[in-house]
Amino acid sequence: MSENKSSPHYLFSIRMRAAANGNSGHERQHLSGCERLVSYDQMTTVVQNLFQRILTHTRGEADNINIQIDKIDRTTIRLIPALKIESLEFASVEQAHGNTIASLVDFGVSEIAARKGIELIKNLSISMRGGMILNTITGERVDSSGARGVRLSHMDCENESAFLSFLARSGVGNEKAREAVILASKAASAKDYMAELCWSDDPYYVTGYVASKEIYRRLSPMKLKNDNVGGRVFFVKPNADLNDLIDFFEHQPVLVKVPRK
Ligand code: WAQ
Ligand code: MG
Repeated sequence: MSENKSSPHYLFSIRMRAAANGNSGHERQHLSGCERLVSYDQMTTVVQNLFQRILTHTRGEADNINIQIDKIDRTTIRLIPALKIESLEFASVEQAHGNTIASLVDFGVSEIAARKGIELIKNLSISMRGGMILNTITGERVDSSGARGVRLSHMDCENESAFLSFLARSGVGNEKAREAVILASKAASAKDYMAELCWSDDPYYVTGYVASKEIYRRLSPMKLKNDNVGGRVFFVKPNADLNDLIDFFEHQPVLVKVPRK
């Protein structure tokens, strides 16, 4: 990373993850993580901010913090559009989950698979660090990442102030939504993707979302307060090329572009 550090030809992928040692001593529990893709000039500030956030997150004290930084050639970056944001409020988790199923069916997921997605997240005893990949018709889990899950990274917005004003225009203004819209937009740009389902593992954050190739639909509440289990499910076409998809999720650098006002 020494030569041409501030060259406009490169961005830097920053990944930070915190974990706690499990009770048994060997299984680490995921606490929180974040990923950014920024210029050399922004790197120091972003690393400091992420580090501060990871130290103060609400899921427990970290025993292990992992920071990885990789130099990324700009010519490999794909520019992708942001999903369109909608927000819905419900009187109960049951009602929100009912709408989640209807939305997923609208987005091309079978009702069986939609119900399976909700059950899989609800039945987790501890949160995974990544997401599960499900066949959009049968609801079968098709990835083999087990309790770790598949984690998207190498993503950010193309223009910070344009992105923040896009979020504000869409009625959202917090860091979680910022990250989730970027993640969901990246996932939605994958070839064999059909839809996504997510709610946070932060015990105080009960808003979740479903996403399609075009829409990021926020639903609240997707869980009860003080529940510190959340998760993500990606629904993919039955004939999906999984190696390709996972490689895209994990390694393809993307920047998310927002529509002009
Ligand atoms: N790639 C794949 N899965 C991930 C990633 C990632 N980079 N980061 C988190 N996950 C999975 C993992 O299983 C977590 O336990 C779960 O998602 C929840 O992660 O519009 O904050 O970071 O108001 O808690 C959604 C609503 C917030 C935002 C989601 O997720 C809004 C959120 P969290
Ligand atoms: Mg997160």
